[in-house]
Amino acid sequence: MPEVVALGEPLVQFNAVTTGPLRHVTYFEKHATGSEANVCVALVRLGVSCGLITRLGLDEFGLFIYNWLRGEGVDVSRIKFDPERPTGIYFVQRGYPLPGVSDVVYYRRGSAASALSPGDVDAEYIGGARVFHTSGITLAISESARDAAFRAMEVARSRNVLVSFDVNYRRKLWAREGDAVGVLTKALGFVDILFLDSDEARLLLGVSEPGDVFREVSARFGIGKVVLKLGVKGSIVYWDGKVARADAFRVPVVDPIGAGDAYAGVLLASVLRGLPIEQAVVRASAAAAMVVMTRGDEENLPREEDLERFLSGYGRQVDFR
Ligand code: KDG
Repeated sequence: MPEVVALGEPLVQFNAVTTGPLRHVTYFEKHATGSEANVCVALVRLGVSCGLITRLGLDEFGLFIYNWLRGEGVDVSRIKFDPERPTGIYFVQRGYPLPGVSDVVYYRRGSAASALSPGDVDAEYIGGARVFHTSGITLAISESARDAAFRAMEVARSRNVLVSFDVNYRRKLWAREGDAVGVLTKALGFVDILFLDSDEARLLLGVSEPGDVFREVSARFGIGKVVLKLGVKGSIVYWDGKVARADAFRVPVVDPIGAGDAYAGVLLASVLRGLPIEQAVVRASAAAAMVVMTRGDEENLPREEDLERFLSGYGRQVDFR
């Protein structure tokens, strides 16, 4: 049984090879992505086993993702193929109008993963893990996927499996902001380890200062492990009464998509391996920086030796600070 089980939609990403508006882009590069799949790959690259519960279309893109995840060592035994529905895809516009910032265009409505339902939630499988991970994206893609995510969180809680949740608010996936606030707030009631950024904190809690965010989530939802991502200002983590911070590593940004998943996956891998939280946040921050240096969300996810080389060599030959 894997140490971590995740639930969510993998997607094929078509990333613009050149920057600028998509209407002028001719070449796209194909990548296996999707938030929870990214977290799984981040974990297995650091030696922590992870299984993904999902559905893929029985099509070329579904096979591509399946083979990629299997090749990376993710447990694919709970992935189902749907011959009726397609695998979700999306396009990435890079560096326009803002340098270093990307935009996404989704083609995922009615995808195979949007048909995820509570029937896909294998309680024994989740019950055998140490951590269950999902995100606000899974809560947004369809009602049945949302039900599956809530069911999986309930199962995890009832079996003493820690629930890790990344708010991952994606405005384009919700009809109304108010719907998102209602559903995401309900989810916080199931969470043990919470990842969110300042905008998401403002949206869900009405506060964004680190001390206020921690106070709110701990008083209202009893969450004791909170990771607040502050973009270029780094991150601050409240972990069972301890506070740890990490600066953001300054690197040339090719595409920032996937940074949050790299952070979450590497932080989880590090704490599951028994590293102190102060070390885990620095490693997570380094992994996020590594991922934004290239197109695609998973290619630059570090193995242990890559992480060590980054941390020991950062700023020595080229100073981006
Ligand atoms: O976190 C990165 C993901 O956002 C990206 O791979 C696409 O999963 C995705 C989504 O739903 O936005």
